[in-house]
Amino acid sequence: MLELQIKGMTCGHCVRAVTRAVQGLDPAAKVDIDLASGRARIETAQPADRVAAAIREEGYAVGVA
Ligand SMILES: [Cu+2]
Repeated sequence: MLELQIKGMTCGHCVRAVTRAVQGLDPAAKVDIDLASGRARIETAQPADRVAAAIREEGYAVGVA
């Protein structure tokens, strides 16, 4: 389970874009994002740095929550 802090999400479209980016890396990933706080809980076997990189490629800033 990864917990990431994502900055720059403003709407449901952003949530879907982040979810797709993570699932592009790991189709089996479970992604739970709270838009208001920017907190993402992600169940995946992928390392945090790869997941963060995929999200950054979508244009969002990522930190470890
Ligand atoms: Cu949006």
